[in-house]
Amino acid sequence: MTQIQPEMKRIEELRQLLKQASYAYYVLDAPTMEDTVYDRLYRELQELEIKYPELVTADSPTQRVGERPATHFTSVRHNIPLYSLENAFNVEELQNWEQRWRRQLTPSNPLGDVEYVAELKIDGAALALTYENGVLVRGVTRGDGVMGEDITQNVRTIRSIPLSLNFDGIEKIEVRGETFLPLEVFKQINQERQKAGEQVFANPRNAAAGTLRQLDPRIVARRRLDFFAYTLHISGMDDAGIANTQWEALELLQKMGFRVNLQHKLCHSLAEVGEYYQYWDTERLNLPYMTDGVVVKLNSFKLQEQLGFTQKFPRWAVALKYAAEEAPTRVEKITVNVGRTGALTPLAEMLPVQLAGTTVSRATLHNSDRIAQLDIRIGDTVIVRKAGEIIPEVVRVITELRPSDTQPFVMPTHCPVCGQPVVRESGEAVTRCVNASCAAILKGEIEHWVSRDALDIKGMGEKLVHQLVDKELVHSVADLYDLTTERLCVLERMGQKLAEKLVSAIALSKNKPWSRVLYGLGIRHVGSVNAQLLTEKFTTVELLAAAKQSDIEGVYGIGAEIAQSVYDWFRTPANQTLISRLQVLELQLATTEAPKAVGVNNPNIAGKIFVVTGTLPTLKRDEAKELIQQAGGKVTDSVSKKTDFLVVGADAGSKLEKAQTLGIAQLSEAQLLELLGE
Ligand code: 0OW
Repeated sequence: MTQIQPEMKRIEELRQLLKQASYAYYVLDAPTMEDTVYDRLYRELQELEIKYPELVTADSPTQRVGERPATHFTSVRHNIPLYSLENAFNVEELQNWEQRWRRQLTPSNPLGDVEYVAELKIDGAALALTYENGVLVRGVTRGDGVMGEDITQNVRTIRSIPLSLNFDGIEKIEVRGETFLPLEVFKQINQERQKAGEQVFANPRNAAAGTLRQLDPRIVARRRLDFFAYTLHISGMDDAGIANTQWEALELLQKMGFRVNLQHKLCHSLAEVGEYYQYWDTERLNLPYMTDGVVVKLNSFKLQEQLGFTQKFPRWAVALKYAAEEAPTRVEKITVNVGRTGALTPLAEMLPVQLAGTTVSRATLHNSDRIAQLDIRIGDTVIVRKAGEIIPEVVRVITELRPSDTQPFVMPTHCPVCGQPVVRESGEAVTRCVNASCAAILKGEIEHWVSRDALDIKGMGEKLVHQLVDKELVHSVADLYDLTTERLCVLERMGQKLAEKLVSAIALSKNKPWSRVLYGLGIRHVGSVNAQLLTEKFTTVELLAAAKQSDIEGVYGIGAEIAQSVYDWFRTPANQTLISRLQVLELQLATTEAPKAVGVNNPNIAGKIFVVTGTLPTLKRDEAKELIQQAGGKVTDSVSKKTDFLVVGADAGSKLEKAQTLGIAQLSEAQLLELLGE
């Protein structure tokens, strides 16, 4: 009996507890453990593994997020090609598909009824996972279907992918499925990228594929990818008995601990498949993730084997697509926007067209590379596509309809706002205005500074900011703090009372914490999350300004690109001047308050999930959110089974109905304050 037997037992116990809790939360979407309890057990396991490193195992919950960014990905050959799917665009084409495989299968004695499995076609990125003796050993992208990239350390960060299987006796198994980004996460990522002046992802599929190919697993971990398994290949044992149909395979995958999309349906005829297809044509818009059709498979593996594959597709499966939300329209103008970071973004101004239930008249053209790729010109007729609530994108130009006198569009050489020359760094797709006093950049900087997640200066809308800059009342964010009511009153629609309100709102913002000030500075790649991470380590602006790039990069979750951007920003004279002025103005440039007691002493709130809906009698929604978060609670935007309380104000809408349906406890503002012990 070794002397560390008790610790080994405790480590094993913790791993099981954490694995079960993680499975319930991420795979079953039905949490069984409070976050605060999970965090405490996780920390206990981490401490034990630090004490006994020889006891660390690859499938320990602490081994999900690697610290070392990869330098590249190695190419790997799929032992079974990762086929794509033949498309059918309506039920008639689906019937043709059925005729083809029936003819091929038994020309002589026609086959009777067969079973199909209908599955939602998840719009993400396909992945192949290999488990040896039940432990995850490799994760590979689809690539071209034959060769993929080994992205194992990124795959390990996807919480709904088990690091080991709840299943013994299988020497080697390959599980395939779709990695995807839930729509909510996709929107958040794009908001953060937009605020950080980075290119936004055009759709969740690109976002998922792009995230999987991030070199730094810590960035992947923060993007909260999800995964649905849909097929398995067992080798190293005779798998005849274990799963004979697609339906059994999906059930087995669930038993093994994988997340399987629960909307799949066993159909006994194509007519039933057709009903499923019709149902999801509208219902899919309510799903929290993007789909692009339905996958129809013959259920029997025996039949699948008899039919086999063409060069590209399985003969026994087909992707039944919905009419894409695409339409032709004409490009009337191509305008160029200058964003907060100076990035020039070309926009196609088009004849308005109805798409996915909305009127579309503009679509971003991203950058000059994209314009060249499309060869889009003023006067062109283009196909615009809008899937779900994703931003519209120009798919292609219908060159046959091109008028004779068009010219290729060329990005301007000078900023359309300030007239200064623009630059395009080699290797970068983005063209940028670099004139720090460009009105467009200044407007963007001030709008960012006053925004809700930064200094949160109420009443400072876009129009007012544009007036302040156009009338030259403000040349930097610091000038906001020198504004007086008299000077504000020269602005349109600005009365004495409103001016006074604004001046006090600006003054009040001096109490916002250092992390918000850092975020408000608008340093490229420093969103609100990174600002929080940086100010937890560099508790004063002096420490951050003096930090070496490697120190900044040493902060958990901060990669080389972000560190470079921060390091360079503090070495730009204009920024150093700004910091000095903010110090004189007594903005919070250091972490003053002691770390908030995160409400661990408030059992009513700690670890609970709240949603606030409607108008509360005295509290603003953000104030209620702040109070709940300070007491250790979490606030989310949408009601789900995980919600513990719904705080209900006047004119509460669909969230109240959903909470009533799910039987979620409701609180008035008074009851919330009572719970908070206010
Ligand atoms: N995206 C999906 C999905 C699915 C495979 C099996 C053999 C050929 C297709 O939801 N539910 N089922 C399959 O079955 N494939 C899917 O996606 C494919 C994989 C490769 C390209 C598509 O993403």
